[in-house]
Amino acid sequence: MILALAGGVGGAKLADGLYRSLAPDALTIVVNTGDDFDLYGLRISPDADTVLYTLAGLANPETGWGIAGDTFATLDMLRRYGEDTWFMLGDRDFATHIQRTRWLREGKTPTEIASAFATLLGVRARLLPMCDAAVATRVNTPAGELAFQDYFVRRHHSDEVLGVRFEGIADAQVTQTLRDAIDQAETIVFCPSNPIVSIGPILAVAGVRDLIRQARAPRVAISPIVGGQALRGPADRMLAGLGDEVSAFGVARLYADVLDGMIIDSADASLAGRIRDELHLDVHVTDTVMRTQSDRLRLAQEALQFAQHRIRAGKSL
Ligand code: FO1
Repeated sequence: MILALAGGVGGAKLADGLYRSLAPDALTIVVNTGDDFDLYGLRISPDADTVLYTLAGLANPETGWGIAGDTFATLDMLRRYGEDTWFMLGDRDFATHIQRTRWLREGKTPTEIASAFATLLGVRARLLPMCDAAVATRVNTPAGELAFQDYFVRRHHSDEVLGVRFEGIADAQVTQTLRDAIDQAETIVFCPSNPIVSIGPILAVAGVRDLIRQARAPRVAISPIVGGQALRGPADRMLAGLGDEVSAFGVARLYADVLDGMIIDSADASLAGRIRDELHLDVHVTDTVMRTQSDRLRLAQEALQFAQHRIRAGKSL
């Protein structure tokens, strides 16, 4: 079984490439839930839904999030009721949030709910939220501490980032399902997601970082920073704000204790030597920008081959 860690649109794209490269039930994806929040009385889980919709073939190809061809009549009506409608929830997307909220009220766990959604939408990969506790990413900015979606969507991630914390993380424990998935993984892939607010919360759940550090499986990551810039979103400015190097090297350093190999873009080939020498990681240099479906497939296959190479090079399962 291949285990992928993902959050955001870049993460979902690589997860999709892995899903289409493997037997359908050979993939487990651990998703960040630090972006989750409540809106209009409903529980929204953007990263889980982005992966779910992408693998189900439902995702909006222009945005990467939301559902293709969705309409916004519900949001229009909420606006007439005087609600602030800064978060673009489509009508069909609303159904997911209504169903999730109802299931949570009935006592289902986020792990059970993710599994139910996957089954109902015909997704045969296993989707696992990073934990069952509610964790909320908070971003410290010169304007004060902001809830994640306030920072990201409402304020267009334009504030300088002074710090990030994961509210509720102290009560979050690795689930038995995730523990087993890490234990049984043949390969662990860190998708090209934001290392601070997408992969960071997953690794911050008590137990997860240690389990991955001790995993027998080869572990590889793909840098979301190319040529010193994030392909999308604020990862570059976040790294800078937190004092990390804004480069594939900076990302590799954040993961160095839980990784065997790093995949970096051809534009960053000059960083390979430093990653090998200073962080003692294997490096694979390739084109990492996923514009098309075939880019996703090729990058996913290269990531798997790179990890296999680790096994042949001595890290045995
Ligand atoms: N991102 C935006 O930039 N603007 C939106 O209005 C927006 C709505 C939205 C609705 C449902 C959903 O599942 C995701 C949505 N996203 C939106 C994306 C999402 O909030 C962020 O990309 C992630 O949280 C960061 O990984």
